[in-house]
Amino acid sequence: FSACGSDDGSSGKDGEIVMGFAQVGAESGWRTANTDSIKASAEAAGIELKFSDAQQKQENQIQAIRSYIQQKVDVIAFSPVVETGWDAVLQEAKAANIPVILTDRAVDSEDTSLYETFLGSDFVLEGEKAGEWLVENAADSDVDGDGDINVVQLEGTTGAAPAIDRAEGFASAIEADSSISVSASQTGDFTRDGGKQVMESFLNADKSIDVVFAHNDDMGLGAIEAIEAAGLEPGKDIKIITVDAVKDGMTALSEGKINFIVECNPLLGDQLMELAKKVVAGEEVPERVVTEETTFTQEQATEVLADRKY
Ligand code: GYE
Repeated sequence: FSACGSDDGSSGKDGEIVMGFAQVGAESGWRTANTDSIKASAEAAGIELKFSDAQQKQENQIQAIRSYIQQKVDVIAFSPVVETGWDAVLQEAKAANIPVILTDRAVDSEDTSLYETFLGSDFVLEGEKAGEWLVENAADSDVDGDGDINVVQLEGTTGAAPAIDRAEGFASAIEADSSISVSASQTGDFTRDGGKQVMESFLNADKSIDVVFAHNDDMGLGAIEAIEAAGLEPGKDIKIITVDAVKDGMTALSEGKINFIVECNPLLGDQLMELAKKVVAGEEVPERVVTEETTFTQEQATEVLADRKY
């Protein structure tokens, strides 16, 4: 279907495209960088941005999307806090002829006509990269030398695409080595505080933790605080693998407190604005746009840290 904002009087001043963006929240360094990128790119592209922060609550995001529909914006973009429960509000957008772009996170709707495209990372692949590093570095990661590599996992927000997919990718990669297993896994909601609290409880319950796999840098940084408070040395007594590669994470990696980071690129703004212009103009866009990402060891983090933008 096509939606043409300029016909129904909904366009911004000087005929600008109006985008309503419903952000997840401000839970992590990644999210802050993502928000900055979207705001800067909208400005550069001459797109008028209506922006809302859902504070990690789905009901707030749904409310924001409904208000964008009411305001007859030209295009709605959002990063769904969880995967499920979007069909009703997306039907409303479709009925109002307002195209929707998913950015960063996916929905699990079977009806793909409810959105134009999905721009974001391959989270399963990110989890696999984390697990593959551990398999390759298994000998070094058996810190207590008992022959078993005991991993604890700090999960992202329950029900969020990156939490589900990173756990899945990691689990499938570590199957390659039967000495590696995840003994405990709990959500830290992608926040530093959440990571710290969950890690404290893991450390109280189990003295033989070799490795932490945290679904983002912020939770890994929280885990570092908990590990240090327990009198242990992060990166040595307990190995840490995270995802994102934001500046604070990369700093900890280069200081030896984190062992490996899988990059997840938050700078989606330019690509999003480009897609929005095409969608509003009724042009074809690919249904999936995957961002390119790499991984970092401690040495690589030290090399690139000074130039890291976020
Ligand atoms: O990894 C995490 C953030 O959806 C990819 O959300 C994003 C994730 C990111 O809070 O730091």
